[in-house]
Amino acid sequence: ETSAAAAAAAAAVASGKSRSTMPLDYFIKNKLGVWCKSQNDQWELAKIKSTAGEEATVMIFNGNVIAKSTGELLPANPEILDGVDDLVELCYLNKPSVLHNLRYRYNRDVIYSKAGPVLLAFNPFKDVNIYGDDFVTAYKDKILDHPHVYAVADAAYNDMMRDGGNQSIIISGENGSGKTETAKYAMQYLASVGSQNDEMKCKLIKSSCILEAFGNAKTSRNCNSSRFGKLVDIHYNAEGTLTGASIQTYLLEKSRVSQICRGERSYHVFYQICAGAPPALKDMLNLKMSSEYKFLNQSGCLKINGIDDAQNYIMLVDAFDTLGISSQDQENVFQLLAAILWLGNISFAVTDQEEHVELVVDEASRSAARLMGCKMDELMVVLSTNKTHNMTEPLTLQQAADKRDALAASVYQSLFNWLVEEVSTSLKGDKQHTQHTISILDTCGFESLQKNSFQQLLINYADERLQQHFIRHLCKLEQEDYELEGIDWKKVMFEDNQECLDLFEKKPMGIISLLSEGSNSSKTEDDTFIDKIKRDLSYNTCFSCEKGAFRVRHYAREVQYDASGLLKQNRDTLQSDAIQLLSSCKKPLDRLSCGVMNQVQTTGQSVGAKFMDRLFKLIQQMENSKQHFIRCIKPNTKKVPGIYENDVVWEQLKCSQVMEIVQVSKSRYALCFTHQGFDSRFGCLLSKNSSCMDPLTASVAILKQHRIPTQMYQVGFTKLFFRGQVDVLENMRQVLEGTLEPENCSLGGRDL
Ligand code: AOV
Ligand code: MG
Repeated sequence: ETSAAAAAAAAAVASGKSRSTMPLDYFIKNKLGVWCKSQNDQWELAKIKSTAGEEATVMIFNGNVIAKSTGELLPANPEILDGVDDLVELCYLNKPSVLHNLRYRYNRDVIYSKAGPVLLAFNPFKDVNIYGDDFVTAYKDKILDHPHVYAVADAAYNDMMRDGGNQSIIISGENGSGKTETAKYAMQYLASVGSQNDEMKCKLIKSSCILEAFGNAKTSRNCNSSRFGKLVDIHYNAEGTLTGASIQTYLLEKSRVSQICRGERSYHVFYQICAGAPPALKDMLNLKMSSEYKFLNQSGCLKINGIDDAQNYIMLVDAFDTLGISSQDQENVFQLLAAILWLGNISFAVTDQEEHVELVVDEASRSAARLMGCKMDELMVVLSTNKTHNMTEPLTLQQAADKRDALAASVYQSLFNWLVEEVSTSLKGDKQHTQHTISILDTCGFESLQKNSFQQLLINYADERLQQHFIRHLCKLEQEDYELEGIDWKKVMFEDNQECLDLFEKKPMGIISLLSEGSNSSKTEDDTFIDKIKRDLSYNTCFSCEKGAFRVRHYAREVQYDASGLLKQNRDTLQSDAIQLLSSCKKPLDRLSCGVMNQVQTTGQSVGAKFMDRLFKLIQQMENSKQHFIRCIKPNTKKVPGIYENDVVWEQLKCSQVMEIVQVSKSRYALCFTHQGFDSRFGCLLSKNSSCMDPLTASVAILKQHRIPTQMYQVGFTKLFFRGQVDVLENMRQVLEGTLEPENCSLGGRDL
């Protein structure tokens, strides 16, 4: 009985109809399951015993019999559909059914599922044995074809080889949901599948280790949180062989160098060198334990459970070696890292009534100056005074500390940029023969912390932009096409986040523009800025103001941002005397100081405005490629395996509009031809000569002659949309072509 019902339901799906109302009699007669809400507000599986008017008597799974209003029941899918690969296969698409299906899989360690064209990737928070060379081969040879990040990468690779166009894999999801891990597995697949060149493959895979050491850190949400966004372009030649790669990074959180919240850490690399550098190097750098450095010990967290920093230092050096970064350069990098740590330990002594300070000459300041390769007195002057128009003013304690921190952050940022450049150069490979590219995008996830500032504002803005891109592709464009073509289509409604994007992007009345304007004028202070945005942005319903802060209603959640310090971080200028100091430094900085100069000199544009431009370019690049989407999902907020929290999962499915995407896919016309295209491909199947017909008439004539069922297609003004059955025509066409060539005539049993 159950499978008969499943078959009936599956037929309903195939014909594009999903039942909106539940036929209660049918459910009772066939003993089908329903979902009903229990007292603790969870959906439970039940069976209807009887109904009387609006009231139903249902038996819950545990045997209890309760009365429920029929309106509160939702149809459950037949058991045979438990744990289907693709949510599109469910007969009944409702919240409890979707949550049940994903939970069913998750409990069996099946972490990947499809929601139509999107791959859903659940974070297992443990090792699941589904990766590695054997699995790569199995997906490549199509021995396995269940949903998997390898299958997505494989589809991208095959599409590239077949259609010749560039591809992109766009990975999104909340903080700690598994984007970076997923990106690494995609990269591993793409490096293996087209590789005849083990050296390049190895370099590519080890490049992640370097980027993570310098760009990832422990936060309250994720022990290996990416504090920058990255786009990796993997290059192939015409034969599909890996030729090289390039890397672009976005928005490193440089404030983390000097400031970390309780329980968090700075960038991994600092702890790695403190724990793992060999004694000779430690001596040379006067390197102490991590607990000795203020930049590191301020948060009360130096270690991560299960992470061996010393071991990771060895891995880092190995990755440096593999990528061909010379030992001299490595030493310079470590020297700068030590310099940054010592800068953080520099202290100041108050010298007068007005709290003006002088730098204390001690181990910290001496080590910092030595490691940076500058003179001690120069460092003293720069950190305790400000030079403007040949006037030298002494600094207060706060000003001096800020300047010291800005200098340290700036050195780190240049070091990071330099490294990314080096890694990219090493991966450049055979650029000449590069024909196609597959790009993998891995960003910082949406963040809502207790205190949110500039970094969160930009991360969440980028996430909002990508969300629009995601929805536009999966819900909007396709439906617009159906509407334009005038075909019969029941529109799936979805949430649009344009209003929130306007809040950020509008010129001149958007957050990014107003921030730039404020940063350019030396008169604007934090409180005048908040007054201004309160006035200028109140038109937008996603915006509201608080004292010293403002709130933005993002697609994911409402976030409150602290207004203090926004302008300063958006300006991101290093004072000219500090720049001068860096450029006068001897060794290890000579190449890096150019980086600092560039970085500062090009800031005619503010950080926010520059970021928006780069984000637009990024989206453009995506638009010009075939896109593959992966949505990572966090099954619980505790970061532990085996726990699936309905509410946590549902929140994420809801924001990413997975139900809407599945609905569009359920009734999607998977194939589409223009009438011309269809006619020129299948015109040969017409018994009459089609050359005197217009393309639309010819299309319809072909379909009618071959009796393609009408529910399988729709005829639009200029295009023809198909659900399936094109393969029937395609086979006939190939057979027909075959008959023209005698040696291919062996195909029997055809019915033309
Ligand atoms: P994110 O990139 O989405 O966070 P990560 O990829 O860093 O998230 O994943 C967080 C942690 O979850 C990892 O360090 C692993 O411990 C675990 N994890 C994720 N995916 C897998 C997997 N497929 N198999 C095993 N463990 C996994 V952020 O960068 O914070 O937005 O900023
Ligand atoms: Mg990450």
